[in-house]
Amino acid sequence: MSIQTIVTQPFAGQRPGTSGLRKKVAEFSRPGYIENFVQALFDTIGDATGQTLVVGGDGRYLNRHAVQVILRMAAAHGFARVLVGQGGILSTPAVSCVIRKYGALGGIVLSASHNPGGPDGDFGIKYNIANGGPAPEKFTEAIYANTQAIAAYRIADAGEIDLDTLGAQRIESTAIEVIDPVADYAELMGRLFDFDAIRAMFQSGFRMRFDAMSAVSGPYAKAILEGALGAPEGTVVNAVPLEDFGGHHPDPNPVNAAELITLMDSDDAPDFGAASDGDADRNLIVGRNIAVTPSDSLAIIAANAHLVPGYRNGLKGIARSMPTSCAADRVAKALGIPLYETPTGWKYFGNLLDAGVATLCGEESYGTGSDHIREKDGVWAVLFWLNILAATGKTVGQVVAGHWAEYGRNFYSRHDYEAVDAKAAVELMDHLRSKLPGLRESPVPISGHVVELADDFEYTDPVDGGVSRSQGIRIVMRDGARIVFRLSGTGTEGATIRVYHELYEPDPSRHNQPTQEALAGLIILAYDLAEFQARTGRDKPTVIT
Ligand code: VG1
Ligand code: CO
Repeated sequence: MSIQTIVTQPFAGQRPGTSGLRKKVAEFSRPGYIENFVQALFDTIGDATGQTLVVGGDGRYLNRHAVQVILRMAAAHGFARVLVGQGGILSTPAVSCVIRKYGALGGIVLSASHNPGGPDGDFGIKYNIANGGPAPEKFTEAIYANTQAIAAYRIADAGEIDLDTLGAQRIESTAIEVIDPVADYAELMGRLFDFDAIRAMFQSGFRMRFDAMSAVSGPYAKAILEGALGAPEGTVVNAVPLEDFGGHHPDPNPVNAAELITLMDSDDAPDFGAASDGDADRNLIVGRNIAVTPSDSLAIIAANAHLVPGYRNGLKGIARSMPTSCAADRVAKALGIPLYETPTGWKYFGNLLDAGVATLCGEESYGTGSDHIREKDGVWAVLFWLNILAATGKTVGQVVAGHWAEYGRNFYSRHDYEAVDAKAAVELMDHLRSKLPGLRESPVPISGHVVELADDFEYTDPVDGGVSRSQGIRIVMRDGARIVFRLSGTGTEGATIRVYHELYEPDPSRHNQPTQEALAGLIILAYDLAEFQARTGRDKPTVIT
């Protein structure tokens, strides 16, 4: 065996977005495409002598192939040890957990997360650093710069590693250890939550359905819910990760998880429903006749954290992405702890968690997590809710209604315009930007609201002072209503424009209005302000969550 140096040429566009590099499988299949990106990543990491790397993915099409390539390249780069999930499988939160537990230098996650998979779908590569969290922007920009200057990559001339048998193998002088993808993660969950109370709840007849959407949360949910917690077999459905997710779109919102929503609205609904995405870092929480908005879920988790063993000593702070609703802000205020508002993407939470100033983090896009790892965590969020239900004896509906009664309700909805012409999308954002000064200076109420703030969100990291500009256009009203516009950084087709609407309603007698109805005025206002019809030819969003 030997290490080979293969001459290559840069590919355009290998720039990581909100969460890693995401492209169509066809693009990733071009000869040298994966190799170039991985070499650029290893060049950014630098010396790997004596270091450990973690590798695994969500099982989608190309997962196994990419793992084999990365193992041979990691050996060529001189890693002492690589921990790889059995079958090439590791969820994003499990990678984060394993990196931290074994003191690895970092980990590579093979996933395009909530994007569809299969030969015609998307693939992705993300890198997480030694704290277990997504590489920060400075790091991913350095990878990108390397991809544009690359001339060769290095790879061991070795055969395939057996990914299905647990234990140690070797490429050159690098130890390749195939590990159980679930064990370390499950052990961590057992330390955070009151498993006895949740087990007792299942024993007394509590019923739930967890829809793994044929993605990677399946093995984790099965081992923890049906295994450790004794939920009846069949509680977890679509539990086997498939290369094309069985045609499911593993983005756990009420639109894609329609089957789960229908069940939860039916006469035979179980007590609790949940779903997770491709790489198991997102969560959808559903009760009988109610899907919990992710922004509300963050607030409710924060307000009830004292009921959960791992959080009994209190929260240091809460962080949420800017477009996420301000429901958690009210809880932070009541608890007397700080609230941090960051740009979209989990990488911005890492510094706050490392510095010990925030304990819980959340995004409106079905992502919730804490300082137990450095990623959002789907199964963790589901266990948190189970723990709350077990500790209070309440239903999901009662927990949510009680929360609104105490704090008021932040009506919230996101409208996505997918696969819009890229140029038109940029122009739409420029147009909005040009309107900001006028909006700021206008004392006249628009649609019944008076503008308090209109800007292009800029974030200064309180820990390292790094500045991130142009993170979303926001229009904040004096009464707490908000409209936010931003372009997606994870899409792979044209541009996706996201519009986020929020309205605060303190009056409990109005808490049961349908969301789209409550937000109707703001929705029309946002649509008109952005000139959607004229600029994109769209008269309605493609997805409403
Ligand atoms: C989206 C979400 C963002 C999330 C990101 C990655 O990004 O809005 O909140 O962190 O996906 O999630 P964007 O740039 O498309 O809006 V995942 O589970 O796909 O890694
Ligand atoms: Co994900």
